[in-house]
Amino acid sequence: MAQVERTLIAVKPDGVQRRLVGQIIQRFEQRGFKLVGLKMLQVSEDLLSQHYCELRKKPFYPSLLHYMTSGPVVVMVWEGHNVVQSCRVMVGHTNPAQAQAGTVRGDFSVHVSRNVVHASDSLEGAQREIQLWFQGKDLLNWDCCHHTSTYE
Ligand code: DAT
Ligand code: MG
Repeated sequence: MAQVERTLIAVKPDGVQRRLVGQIIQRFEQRGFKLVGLKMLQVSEDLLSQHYCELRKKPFYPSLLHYMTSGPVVVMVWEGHNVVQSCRVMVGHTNPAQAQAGTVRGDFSVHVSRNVVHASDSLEGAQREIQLWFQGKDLLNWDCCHHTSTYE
């Protein structure tokens, strides 16, 4: 049986500083996704450089690294049907100025350099990022008693 889809969501240092962690978690819970991993940590530059390896040549990369290591982040793995794409939609456009109201970035941020959350952008990206941030033993397989109210 194919494993249910999973994605990596992180509340970035600005989101933690602004005490938005609870509200952000609530959005994914109330949508119907299942939380299977959660931790708070101070990210190392080494982990960040692997996480953002595709952005290494971008002019904003040094300031991105500085911001992302400026304080703790809360990183999570969410599971469910079409969770990668659905969470991208819920998070909104990379640039908050273009993010729709109702999305996390559209409701809580104004500038691309402080856009509150990270969400994996593809199934392959999600698998790579989950392996980078979590050890397999720290992800829980648990049965949600509301399953049949969420899925056929
Ligand atoms: P996303 O986070 O929506 O997947 P991305 O992967 O292109 O976007 O970029 C990763 C992060 O880098 C993004 O959330 C914020 C930062 N970033 C992207 N473009 C930027 C820019 N033009 N100026 C400053 N920071 C930027
Ligand atoms: Mg990205």
